[in-house]
Amino acid sequence: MRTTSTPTHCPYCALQCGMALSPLPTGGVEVVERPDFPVNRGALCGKGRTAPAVLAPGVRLTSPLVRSGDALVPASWEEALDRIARELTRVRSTYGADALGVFGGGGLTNEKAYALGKFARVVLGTSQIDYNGRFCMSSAAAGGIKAFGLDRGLPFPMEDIPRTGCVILVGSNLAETMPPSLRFFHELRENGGTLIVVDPRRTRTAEQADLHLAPRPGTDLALALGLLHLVVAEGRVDEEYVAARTTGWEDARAAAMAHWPEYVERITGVSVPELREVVRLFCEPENAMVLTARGPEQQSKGTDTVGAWINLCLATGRAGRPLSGYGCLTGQGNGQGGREHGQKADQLPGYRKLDDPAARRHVAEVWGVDPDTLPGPGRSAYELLDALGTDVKSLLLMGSNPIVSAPRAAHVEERIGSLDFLAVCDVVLSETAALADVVLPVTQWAEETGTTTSLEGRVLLRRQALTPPDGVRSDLEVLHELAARLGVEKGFPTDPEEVFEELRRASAGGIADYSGITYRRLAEENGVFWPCPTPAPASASPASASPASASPASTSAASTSAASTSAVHPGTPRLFLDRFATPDGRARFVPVSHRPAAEEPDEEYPVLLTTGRVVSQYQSGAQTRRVDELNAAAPGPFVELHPRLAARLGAAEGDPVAVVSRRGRAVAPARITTGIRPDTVFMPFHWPGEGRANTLTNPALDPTSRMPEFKVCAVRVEIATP
Ligand SMILES: Nc1nc2c(c(=O)[nH]1)N[C@H]1C(S)=C(S)[C@@H](COP(=O)(O)OP(=O)(O)OC[C@H]3O[C@@H](n4cnc5c(=O)[nH]c(N)nc54)[C@H](O)[C@@H]3O)O[C@H]1N2
Ligand SMILES: Nc1nc2c(c(=O)[nH]1)N[C@H]1C(S)=C(S)[C@@H](COP(=O)(O)OP(=O)(O)OC[C@H]3O[C@@H](n4cnc5c(=O)[nH]c(N)nc54)[C@H](O)[C@@H]3O)O[C@H]1N2
Ligand code: SF4
Ligand SMILES: [Mo]
Repeated sequence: MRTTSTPTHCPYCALQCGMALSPLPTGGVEVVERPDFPVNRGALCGKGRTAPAVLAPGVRLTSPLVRSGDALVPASWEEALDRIARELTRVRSTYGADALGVFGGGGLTNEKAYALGKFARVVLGTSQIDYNGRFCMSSAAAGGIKAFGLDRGLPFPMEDIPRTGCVILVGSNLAETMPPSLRFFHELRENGGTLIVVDPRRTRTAEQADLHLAPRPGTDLALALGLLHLVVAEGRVDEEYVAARTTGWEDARAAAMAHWPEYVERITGVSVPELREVVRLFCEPENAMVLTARGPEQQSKGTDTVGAWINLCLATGRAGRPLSGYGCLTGQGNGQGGREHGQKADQLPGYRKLDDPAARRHVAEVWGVDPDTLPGPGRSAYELLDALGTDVKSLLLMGSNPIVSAPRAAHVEERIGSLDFLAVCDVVLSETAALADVVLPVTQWAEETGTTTSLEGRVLLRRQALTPPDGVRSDLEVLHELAARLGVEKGFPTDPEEVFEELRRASAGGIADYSGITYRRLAEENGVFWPCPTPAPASASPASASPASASPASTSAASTSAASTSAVHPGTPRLFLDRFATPDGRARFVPVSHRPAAEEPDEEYPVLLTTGRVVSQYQSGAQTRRVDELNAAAPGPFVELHPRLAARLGAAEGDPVAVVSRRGRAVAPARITTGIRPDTVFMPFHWPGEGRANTLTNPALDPTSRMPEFKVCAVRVEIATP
């Protein structure tokens, strides 16, 4: 057993706080501060601090389970793996390869996400793979790619935030979702900068702001257009920048000019003087930033909404310049890397496109297969879940709990129930795992090594600090074993570094190029920002391998020719300073116009529901609902509503209220606060059962990103009668 502490990163959100794990005499580990990691400098939220609780036997799974009638019973690994291989083979031979579904997660390490995408395409031969990141950052990704030609959540490190002049934070409650990051915004204000928060609720984050705008949910697109209108009307366009660094301004300008401030006030509920004040605060300083999170993105127009905020940045010359820019606060632990290496329906590693012949050739060569055997793009996450039991007969699920987290969850639950076969790899018996035919218990963050890519685009090394308990295996071992049983003996190594070495080659030359990154560099440099290509090996030869080149353990040919110390690419903390990643190097304005939410209130459903998070629970709660301290802080669901709405219903604090949408009914205690708009109620989505917020949500999809509209639907609110 190790006696010294191991530096690593938190298993939860995309901030990927640095922490160290120190061995306990009892055999477990405790979290200790790790001040050397620059993002959190030792600070952690309660989730990170208590993460080792989920490592305990009794909390987590330690034996495979197989279904026997209504029950899941312990089984050997051989039996469980054989059963999965047998069922997948049967489904494939009966219905064809596209009847095999695969669903991944943005919490999986880069190595796992890469291996899962490869497994689907090479071993199963299915196009039907997607992942929960579709529910998370896909609109921001689509907006970023349209405008900049590249999607990396933040194009700059977080340390730039305190040095800009103004930040507009749109639909992010980072005081609860990334608490240690609040420091950057406090420093911004101490330095004289302004913080503007756009959120229908006066959140803990909004309370820190100089200005809080509380628009009606689902109207951020109109809001951004109104601001751009004023920028033009007040002569604040940076004409020189627009001419030198962008294309498409005239169309975007024309679209914005149709959005008069008074019209925008009517749509959003944000007054014209407030709009003018935002424009002043945003335009007066030399630099400014817009950061979006799930509020504006999880809408059926999320991509256009992100586009509108980017247009505002471009018109005012606030992108691709130091201390200025648009960024998205990515959410899951590997939300960034998880969207780059091929678990997405339309994607190959290195952020390559599955329908690009050159990309197929490159990756097929790395994989040692004929490019023509690679399937084409598949369905997006919700569409895949919706097709379960009809077109898609079996599902292999790794790293998500859709019974709680998918929109229109009762329907998704019914679809999952109609599958011929469900296999789930998880660390705990999640609500979805409980429905499986086979459950495989896998190792967790502290028990395995792997890389993640934080919201800054910084690739990080998580290190093994503990020996896993008997009975669990890693996700990589699972894929290796299943591949072998399905006739693919090679190409699925179980050593994460070996997988990473292959990922480097597969990503080389792609948008998210990791080829210049090695485990050794990650350990020495506290992370490396992509793109990090391998420099042309001018002075480097395989014989001159230096400490900065690939580790000796690596097996890949490309890695031995990796750069010598002198030729190492430093990584790219700041993007777009010289050019954007478009063919002509210019950013593209996208002309967008306001449109309503897919479901607007009416007589029958007169109130808006929006959903989100609380600080002490994580996502579907599969992990954090098993931690006593977190449950004590956030024991269950609630419905946040304004006193006026509560009075109309006759509801007092704590009374059970029913929220009813066209999809179903959820019941939870009332939490009455003046911090929410009277026309809106809010529910966190961390719980299953009666208070499940996703029973209500609308799966209307954004046409580009295929993101469901988690943040807006129409509901009726009533006193719950038993
Ligand atoms: N404690 C905790 N932290 C987490 C997570 C967690 O589950 N729990 N999950 C992680 C993940 S995966 C993610 S994606 C991030 C998410 O991080 P955030 O985006 O900060 O989280 P949310 O609570 O989903 O949404 C943010 C805010 O959007 C507001 N909002 C709702 N509707 C609208 C709207 O129409 N417009 C605007 N402008 N705002 C609106 C909500 O009131 C909410 O305060 O958090 C990460 N961190
Ligand atoms: N109403 C509403 N719904 C939402 C949202 C919202 O704002 N409102 N937000 C959406 C967003 S942004 C997201 S990201 C999704 C997230 O929702 P989910 O996709 O359900 O995410 P998690 O709850 O993190 O589920 C991860 C599962 O994988 C397991 N796990 C953790 N690590 C590993 C691992 O290394 N390997 C394997 N095999 N399993 C592992 C965990 O125990 C857990 O069961 O929810 C979405 N749903
Ligand atoms: S903010 Fe995110 S990364 Fe940091 S400790 Fe909390 S959950 Fe972990
Ligand atoms: Mo997310």
